[in-house]
Amino acid sequence: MILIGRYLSPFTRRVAVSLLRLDLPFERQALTAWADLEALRKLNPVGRVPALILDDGEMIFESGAILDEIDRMVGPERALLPADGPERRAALRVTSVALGIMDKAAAARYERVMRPENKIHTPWVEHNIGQARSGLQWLNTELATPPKSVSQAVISAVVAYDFIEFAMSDLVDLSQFPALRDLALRCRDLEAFRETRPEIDL
Ligand SMILES: N[C@@H](CCC(=O)N[C@@H](CS)C(=O)NCC(=O)O)C(=O)O
Repeated sequence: MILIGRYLSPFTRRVAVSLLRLDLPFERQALTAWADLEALRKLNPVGRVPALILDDGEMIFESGAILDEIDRMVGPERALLPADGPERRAALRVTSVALGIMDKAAAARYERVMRPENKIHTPWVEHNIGQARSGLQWLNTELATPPKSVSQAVISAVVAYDFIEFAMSDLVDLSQFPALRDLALRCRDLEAFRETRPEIDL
């Protein structure tokens, strides 16, 4: 399989961490919508990452759809999201908040890096960061009891936290989320997280 995207993209990174945790081999092409839009549009009509090319050449895009497919590849015993019941709903809640944080942090980042400096609308950056902060607060409470396994909920929460730390720690005081920070620090020692640290190039 070939995973398309840079690890700076938290959506790509949560897929990469999941593939590594599940021992599913893959290669990677670090395309971006900025440098490689035409090539990316051939893989995903919207021209966004991540996309996954399966061994037979079939394409899947959107991180949620990719993760759903790779959980099916390994079967319910090894799947990173519980199959049903309250455990699945709880995991989906955590994963959805983590995705919301990624969306909001990405919106704030685009406002800062895509616009000429005199056109950056600071209240819009603050609005998005405020929503990301409130998601982090919720995750910090929800994950206060250290989870027993590295499920999709943990992967997505830690990847969301790491993205904020890597790309906008000047805007968010991460010491306000100690349980989440401890979880992220513990995960940092695991190979799947270590091998997918975001590329330095911001
Ligand atoms: N909901 C999508 C979000 C994907 C996304 O926003 N990817 C960003 C990178 S972090 C992207 O490709 N942005 C380029 C663009 O929107 O032009 C998913 O979960 O895969």
